[in-house]
Amino acid sequence: MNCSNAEPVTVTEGQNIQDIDFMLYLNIKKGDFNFDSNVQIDDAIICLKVVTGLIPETNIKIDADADGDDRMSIADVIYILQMVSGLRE
Ligand SMILES: [Ca+2]
Ligand SMILES: [Ca+2]
Repeated sequence: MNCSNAEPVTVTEGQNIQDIDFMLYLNIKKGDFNFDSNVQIDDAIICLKVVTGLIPETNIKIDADADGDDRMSIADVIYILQMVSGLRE
């Protein structure tokens, strides 16, 4: 699909967008597993629950993968904790 002539479109609830071609981009922040736009201790807890099998990984967007290796591991929990403590940006 060629998007060279693309323009931002705002769609409100209930609006008919039948005649508009659009692409939807989700901007998920690395390490933001609960999608609240912040990386906090809650995200480390969610990540830890996934890594230990308490939450199925299928329920989590891999786009939020903290260290960017496309898989969930204890390294992501550590990475998030480093972000929360200011050791990483
Ligand atoms: Ca979050
Ligand atoms: Ca990872």
